[in-house]
Amino acid sequence: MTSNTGLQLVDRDEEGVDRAFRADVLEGLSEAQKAVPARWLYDDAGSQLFEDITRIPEYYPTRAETEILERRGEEFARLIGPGRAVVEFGSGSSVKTPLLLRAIEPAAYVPLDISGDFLRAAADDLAIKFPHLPVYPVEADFMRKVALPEGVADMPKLGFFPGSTIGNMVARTAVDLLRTMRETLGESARLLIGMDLIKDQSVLQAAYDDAAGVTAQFNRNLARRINRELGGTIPVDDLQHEARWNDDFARIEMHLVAQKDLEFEIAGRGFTMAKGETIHTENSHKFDQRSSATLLLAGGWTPVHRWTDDAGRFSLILAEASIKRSAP
Ligand code: AVI
Repeated sequence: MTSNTGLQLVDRDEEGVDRAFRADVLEGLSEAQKAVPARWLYDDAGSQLFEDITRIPEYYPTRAETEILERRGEEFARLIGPGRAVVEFGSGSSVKTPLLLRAIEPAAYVPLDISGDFLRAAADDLAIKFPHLPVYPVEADFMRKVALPEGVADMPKLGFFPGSTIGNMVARTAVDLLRTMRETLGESARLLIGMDLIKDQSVLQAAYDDAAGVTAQFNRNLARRINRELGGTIPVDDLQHEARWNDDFARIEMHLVAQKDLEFEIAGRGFTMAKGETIHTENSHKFDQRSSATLLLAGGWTPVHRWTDDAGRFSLILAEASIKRSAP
């Protein structure tokens, strides 16, 4: 797969193994607190399981954010205005993206995604729903500055980053991404970003450990993926899904907990886990008004408006690239 800059997006060895995946797993499982970066949760099976998560009753973020997009269209139109190129970081949701596009009458739509297949499917879907809207899909890693298509060069941009995916990054990575988005979008850009809110722990716990066990499958799929792609022998059934609230960092953490002492191999290397030891697989940070503003400001964005759903569970924040200095 190649990016819009002609660079290889997935670097595979002679046997077709994704080198970055292998390096992250071998390194992460050698740490005192075993951990694997959350991006590896999303192979085809993981992406499908995440789609399933968005429909389970306990997982409120997707419904809460959709509610805001459905109800606040007139306000988006007034505050954002028509004629912008909407640049979506990720290939776009078949539900959320049309709600935004219908509300603000953009001049173009530019979905950015590292997965060409998702990107093309989303772009085709959009082209049917909005036959007069120019759509420019760009296959790219949006964690780095992306060269946008010529066709949108002179248009003011609106970045769209829904879903609270920013919450899956630690603060340093989130700030790097926000700054990179600013470089990609240019000086007069605006950003509409979803950020999930801190709330009652029991609600959070249930959202990340649902009764039907879909999130547990999503989490365990990472171990299955390691076995499949890296020649691993992890006894997946001996790892239990756990969602824990970390109050110091205001985040839900997903872990895989060893149910007994374990020994296994990955890519020819031996690993052990003592009973109760965990592999940390994901962070999902939650925000309040101040912490979300601080993160955005650190990333070069000034919040100008925020919306929440009626139950106050989720926020959608409009920010602008210009920094307003309150002191010289
Ligand atoms: C993609 N991301 C915003 C989801 C979240 O809520 O942090 C991923 C997820 N992990 C478990 N459930 C959902």
